[in-house]
Amino acid sequence: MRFALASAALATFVSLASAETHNVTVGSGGLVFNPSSINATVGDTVSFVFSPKNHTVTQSTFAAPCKAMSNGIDSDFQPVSANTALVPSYSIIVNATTPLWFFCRQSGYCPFPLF
Ligand SMILES: [Cu+2]
Repeated sequence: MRFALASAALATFVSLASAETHNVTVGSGGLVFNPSSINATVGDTVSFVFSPKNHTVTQSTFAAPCKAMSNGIDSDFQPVSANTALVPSYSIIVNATTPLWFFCRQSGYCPFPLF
């Protein structure tokens, strides 16, 4: 399961735009991020909400989408039991205009698992 985040710099003439929060579910209804990609603006928050089982949000690269990027963002594993009302989330604030790539480290999810 993979996720891509593209962001754009604020247009200089848009001075009153407020930061937005984008919710992304992790592992809900399958081994997927939903949505699987978003467009965000610098200053926006992306909140990853973990569904039951045991997923991660781990930054990778376009070149190696299923391999953790060194010094990249990593939520670590978020175990969630099936019937819980306690749903963990992991948020990042967009601070760059370059695309960011994420995957889940649970083995078998990426087409080419790398360890
Ligand atoms: Cu996962």
